[in-house]
Amino acid sequence: MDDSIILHHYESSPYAEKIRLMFGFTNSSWCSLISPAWPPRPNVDPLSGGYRRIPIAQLGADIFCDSALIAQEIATATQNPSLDPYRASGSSLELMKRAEGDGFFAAIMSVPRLSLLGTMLRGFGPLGAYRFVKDRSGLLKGGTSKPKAAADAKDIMLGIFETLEGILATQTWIGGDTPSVADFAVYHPIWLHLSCSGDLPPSATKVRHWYEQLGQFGHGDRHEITQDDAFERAQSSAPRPLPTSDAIDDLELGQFIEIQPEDYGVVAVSGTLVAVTTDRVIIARETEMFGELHVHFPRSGYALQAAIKT
Ligand SMILES: N[C@@H](CCC(=O)N[C@@H](CS)C(=O)NCC(=O)O)C(=O)O
Repeated sequence: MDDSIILHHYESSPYAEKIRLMFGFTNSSWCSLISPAWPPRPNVDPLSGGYRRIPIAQLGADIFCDSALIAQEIATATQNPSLDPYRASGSSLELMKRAEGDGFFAAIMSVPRLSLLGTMLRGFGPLGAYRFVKDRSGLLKGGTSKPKAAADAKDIMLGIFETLEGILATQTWIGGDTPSVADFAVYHPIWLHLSCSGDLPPSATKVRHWYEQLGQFGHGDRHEITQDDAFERAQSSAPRPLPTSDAIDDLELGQFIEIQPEDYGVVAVSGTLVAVTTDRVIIARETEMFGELHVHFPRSGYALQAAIKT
């Protein structure tokens, strides 16, 4: 059986594009399972326990939520430490945070409303566009993310383009001579902006060149699989061995907990806390369909609390 990593994603997802390009850069072979662009997602909800964002990756009975952890998995599997977001530092880390924080929403908010509507109608059709807008209007509920108004969003995008143009004046990639996770993390909000009919400032010539170079990495060796294939792999595998855990305030290993993103898409997943490291939290979920699954979340940006098993 093919045991390469499975990416649960949809084509127009920018965070998924970040991961697909990393597969291209590392010449990786991977399995693609297309999810609906909004929940419910029958191909992956039973595996993740309801984590509502995309992408999600799967290796047998291990499920990885959030592109930061997926990037770390790719960095380890391909021995490319520069793709590990938890090793990024200095100005690379700062720009990456700006792009994936304010930049992600600004990429959309800075595009004129009519152009956005046209993009959605072309992508999803009239009913799909209606469903998409309805779904996304609740995405920020209960979270800390507060998107900016259109005028501020334009300034945020211009600021990112300006900083990037400045960096690329003296080096080929954001971190220096070779691509790193920062390039892929800054690329995808720009990809989103351009996919929604936004544009690059004419003066951003180095940004344009850098953007084209990154796009040329492509998506690697992609194989489409079915939901049954993904489920069969979860059923026939045991979770991989756990890492050594750190101590964690107020919670103990073996305790039943809930974990949810803090910024947006605030939907809790519950399970037994089985490992906590500097970068990740792993919970075990006992399921009838697959047996035991381990679901991995980033430690940073996610809130944990004790829960009652029902
Ligand atoms: N921090 C998350 C953010 C992921 C994210 O925002 N994904 C978008 C799609 S690109 C999403 O899930 N939107 C809502 C949805 O698809 O349900 C990550 O790095 O994976």
